[in-house]
Amino acid sequence: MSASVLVIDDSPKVRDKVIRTLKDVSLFSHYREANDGLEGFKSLMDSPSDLVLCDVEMPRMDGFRFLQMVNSRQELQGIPIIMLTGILDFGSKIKGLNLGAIDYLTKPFDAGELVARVRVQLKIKTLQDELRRANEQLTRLTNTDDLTGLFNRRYLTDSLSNEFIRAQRYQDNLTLVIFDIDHFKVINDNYGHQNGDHVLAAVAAAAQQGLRPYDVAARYGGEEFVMVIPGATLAEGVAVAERLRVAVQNLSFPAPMEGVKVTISLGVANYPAAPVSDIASLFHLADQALYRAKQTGRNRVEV
Ligand code: GH3
Ligand code: MG
Ligand code: MG
Ligand code: MG
Ligand code: MG
Repeated sequence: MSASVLVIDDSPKVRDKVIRTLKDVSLFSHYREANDGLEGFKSLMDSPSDLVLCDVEMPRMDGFRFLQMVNSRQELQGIPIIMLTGILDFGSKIKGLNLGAIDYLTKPFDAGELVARVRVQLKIKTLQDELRRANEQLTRLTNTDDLTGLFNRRYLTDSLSNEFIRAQRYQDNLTLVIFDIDHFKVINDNYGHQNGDHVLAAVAAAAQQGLRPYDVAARYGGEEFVMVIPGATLAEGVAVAERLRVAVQNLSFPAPMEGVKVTISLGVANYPAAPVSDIASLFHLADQALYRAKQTGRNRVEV
């Protein structure tokens, strides 16, 4: 098992016995020791463990205070903590459980019981970690466009309404750029759908290139994309759009598309330059600007 275990107890003898017992049955691959709650907390903040065994009575910081400290840190949630309590200390057991300990062991503990309880908690921890990873992956898949790796329309819709509410509340700028590949049908017709897909991916990568962490680039439809740029003025949004226009025009492609020039047309709209009251209206303005860019010759930015 590749688990890491943290043992917190002011008695080196107890720590030693815990570690030796668990080592005998290979229940962990790494272990750390701490002499009191504070040392244990710092150790956990340094790098998380898969399981903590923690004494109650310790100098400087006791086990209860340690549990409270762990509770206050979001990043430490989900680490199982087993308390080590004295034999007649029912009050401590209940208090520890109420403060978030997952289980307790009575000292002097039985080696078999220690192993059994640790094994159960590590098993649960492993399953929970797998579940969390699967959930994160599902969220990523749900929000991502397969072909380009950009956000998809579903994610865009959610983030746009949130960004618009935020811009309204804080009197902040919000700029939308909608763009569409010029004569994309011709690319498909001449070079095939698969090469068309490569063009889509290359254009998407160019759009992603120039963005900051809070900006969103999404594939809105077939060959139509949207960039959401929070905090950008209209002029700044136009500059982003213009840079992207040039970047796409300068893309080069492998055979059989060597020498082929791909261009895009872009429409930009900004709040509050356009004093709209909902995101649909801002979107409509950007779309109209895109339409004008198409009408007036393509490979252009319009506002
Ligand atoms: P315009 O300059 O007016 O935008 O012309 P256009 O040819 O780009 O526009 P039109 O709407 O006529 O054609 C868009 C084409 O995009 C048609 C459609 O088959 C193609 N397309 C949509 N989604 C995909 C895709 O995922 N992959 C590929 N290869 N082509 C796609
Ligand atoms: Mg103690
Ligand atoms: Mg079209
Ligand atoms: Mg097009
Ligand atoms: Mg289109």
